[in-house]
Amino acid sequence: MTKRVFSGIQPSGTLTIGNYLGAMKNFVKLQGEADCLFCVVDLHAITVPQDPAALRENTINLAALYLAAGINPQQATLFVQSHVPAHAELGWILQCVVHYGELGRMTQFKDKSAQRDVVTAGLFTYPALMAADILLYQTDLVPVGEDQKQHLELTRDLAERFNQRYGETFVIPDVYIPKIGGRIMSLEDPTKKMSKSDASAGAYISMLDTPDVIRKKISRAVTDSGREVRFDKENKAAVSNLLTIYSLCANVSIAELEARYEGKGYGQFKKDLAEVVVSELEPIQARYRELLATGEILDVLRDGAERAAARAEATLKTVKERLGFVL
Ligand code: ATP
Ligand code: LTN
Repeated sequence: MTKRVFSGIQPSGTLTIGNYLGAMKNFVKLQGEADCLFCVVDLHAITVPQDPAALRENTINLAALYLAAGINPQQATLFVQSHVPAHAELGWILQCVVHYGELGRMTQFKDKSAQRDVVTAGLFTYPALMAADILLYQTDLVPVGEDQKQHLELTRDLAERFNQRYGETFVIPDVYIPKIGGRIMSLEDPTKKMSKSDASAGAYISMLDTPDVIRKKISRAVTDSGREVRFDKENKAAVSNLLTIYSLCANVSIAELEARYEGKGYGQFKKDLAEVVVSELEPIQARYRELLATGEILDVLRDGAERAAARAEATLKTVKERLGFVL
């Protein structure tokens, strides 16, 4: 049977190649072999303050980036989370299933709440909404980066708890984390994940960075002591990260790259890496600009929301019946 795939990305800024290599690039691969739904999760984005004009723009831009990266709206369903009210409804219901203690153990919450003075209740209950996104579509497989593994485990626990308490309702989803690329690291500090919300722009490559900016950021990226281009996450974290990026963008194995750069040092390696990243991103950027100019994105999103809503409503109705709501 065709597997069902769901994933979401927050419209909270321009995606980095971490988001692309860890998540979006795999979405494109999966759409040919599975029944896929991809979402712009704006309800999740507002768990931290967002400027309304920026949120509106980021939502459209992220949808354009999905399409530019190769998501085909005839094949996959692409939509905005807030266009399908069932997400918020099931999100509330799952807030009444998840335990306070479980939410408090989430490392993403601990990290994000430590960085701010004011922490909303939504940032705390965020994983219940994410579980709703996934469970509404009876999802089999959720492609995400490594940082989302804990949220996926919680999603499975909530689905099992609900099924046990109220009868079989939800499919238990599996997480899909790529073997390489699941955690792309910062170019300035290879112990930190590359993040689009990093205060320093040199830490990440944005999917919309110009070729010159990409070259500059890669030439300035930290490397390790020594001069060997070798994959060794423990002792050569920075170079291993650059090798991972190279391998995924050029579609060449890490072993082959190690052989190619034997005795060549970091200089040539970084120069070539920059060109490989530029060639990967340039066609996406060109399509992105074209898509934004045509203004067809809103139509795609409206159609996607209609298709998603029909499926989400069916699950939500069963959930309400099981809970004892009068329908
Ligand atoms: P932020 O970095 O601003 O906190 P985020 O990038 O983690 O946000 P999303 O935009 O929702 O949050 O992430 C989209 C997808 O990209 C998720 O599947 C996430 O796991 C993945 N992802 C994020 N950062 C990386 C990374 N450095 N390496 C690989 N995958 C990543
Ligand atoms: N929590 C994720 C974004 C996200 C998601 C989802 C991913 C929200 N809902 C459903 C997969 C499936 C993040 O912060 N990267």
